[in-house]
Amino acid sequence: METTGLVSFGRYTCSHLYFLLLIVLPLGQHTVEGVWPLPQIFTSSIERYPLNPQAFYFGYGRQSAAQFGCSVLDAAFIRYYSLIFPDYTGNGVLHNNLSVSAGKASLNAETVWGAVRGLETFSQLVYQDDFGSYFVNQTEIDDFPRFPFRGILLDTSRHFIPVHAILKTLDAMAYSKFNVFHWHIVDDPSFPYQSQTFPDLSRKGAFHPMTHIYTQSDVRRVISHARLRGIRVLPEFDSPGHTKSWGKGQSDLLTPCYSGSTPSGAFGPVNPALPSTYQFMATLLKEVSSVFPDSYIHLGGDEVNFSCWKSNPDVRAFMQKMGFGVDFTKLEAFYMENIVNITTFLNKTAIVWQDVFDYHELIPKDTVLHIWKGSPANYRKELSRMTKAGMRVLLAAPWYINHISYGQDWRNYYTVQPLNFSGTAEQKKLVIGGEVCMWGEYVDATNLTPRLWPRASAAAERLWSDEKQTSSVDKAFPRLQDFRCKLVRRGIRAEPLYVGHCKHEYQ
Ligand code: CP6
Repeated sequence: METTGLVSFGRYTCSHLYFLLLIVLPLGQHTVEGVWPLPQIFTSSIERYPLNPQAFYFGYGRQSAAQFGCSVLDAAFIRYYSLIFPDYTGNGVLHNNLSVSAGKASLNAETVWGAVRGLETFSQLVYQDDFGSYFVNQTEIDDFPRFPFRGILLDTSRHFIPVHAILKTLDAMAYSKFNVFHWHIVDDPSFPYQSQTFPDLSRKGAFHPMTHIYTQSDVRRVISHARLRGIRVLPEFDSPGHTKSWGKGQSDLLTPCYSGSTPSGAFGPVNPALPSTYQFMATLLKEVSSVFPDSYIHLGGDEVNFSCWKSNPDVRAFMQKMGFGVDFTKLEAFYMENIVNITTFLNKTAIVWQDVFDYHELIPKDTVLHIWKGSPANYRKELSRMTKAGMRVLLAAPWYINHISYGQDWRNYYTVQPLNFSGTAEQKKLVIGGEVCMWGEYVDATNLTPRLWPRASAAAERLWSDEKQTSSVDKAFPRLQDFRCKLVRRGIRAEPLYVGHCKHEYQ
């Protein structure tokens, strides 16, 4: 008995994301437990069905709103054919002859993005026996994510991460159903983003003006690669702190620090006292908002050191004029409010680090607050406080994946309970998701992949799956080991969790 895949669609909308995967096919021991992150609703049996790579194809259902020519799915069919049949060297997906006694798998999704997730699930259900034949067990899945925002932050300022490594990370993100790439593209050490309007920023602020930059075409490649995998690209231009590299290519942007009555030669955060600062930021953010199509822009706003502002007589005079007295948090608030208003004007929604909430009553209600600080007790308090104020929040604090330690630290990422804070049901709905952060001080393309995977996948399951069904970290362990072997089989250098082996070791 041969088996073909048929993908059909009901309505095709872009409002939300879920899929139904029905595999009514005839075949072992490989079930839904082998899918990571665990689907929400499923039944599977030990009955297995063989898949013949030469006869297998993906097609659009008759009733489907999406048809051949849908760029996202046409490309996904080709990728997933190769992922499902890793040993097969022909191009079966292109030869479209109907097999005689074909079985069918069907996948229904409300959006193309849901269909992409469903294809990922299907690909993880297919396995090979000891002779290399492909099988899938009879399975029925109804799936949707627990949280709509499942992100990974990459810091490309502390070290330059070449485009090929970013693309590979996007591939691996799709395997764990992450859907947001938070690109912390610039920071103190370097400014690798090649701006159209301010080319000096990368010419003078990147580690190298030609080799260590992201050109406009690099950025387009990243966005397009991400889009085809159902991943949004969220750019972060963090200010007024974390901007040392910006000062090299843009004079008068940063605050000159003083020692006594003379400038010390050092520079501090962006200078909030000059009108030219806001003109510059408006122009830069206008460019950013057209280069990055996502409706969100991350504006940073974290860790602003006041000592340089305090030392500068012009800043102090501005404080007096504005009636801020000596309260520098008011100055920071003034700056962030202006920057957030710029993004509102550009029709974008702002995301800011949690620091901004502490002092800013006047930021728009649709701004998303990004919690990065503190112990569980601490971030739970913040979750309560911020959602009580009606703000949407995003949780990163428990998932600082750049921190490493001996042993199975993925268990800590797995056992996070994002909604375990005191608050009403309404408040809990304001938690839009979470983010794994890979800060770049000790990370470049040599060690990025094994540091991220499969540890980030632990957070991925927390953000996708039902909490009750995934409450046992010990039950997750063999599943995550199995998933890690799947990543290795797909060419991702994911590190081992513990003693053991994969059927197909890294080549
Ligand atoms: N860079 C930027 C960082 C951090 C932040 N912002 C950071 C600070 C402390 C820790 C981890 C990361 N490296 N721009 C804070 C959001 Cl522990």
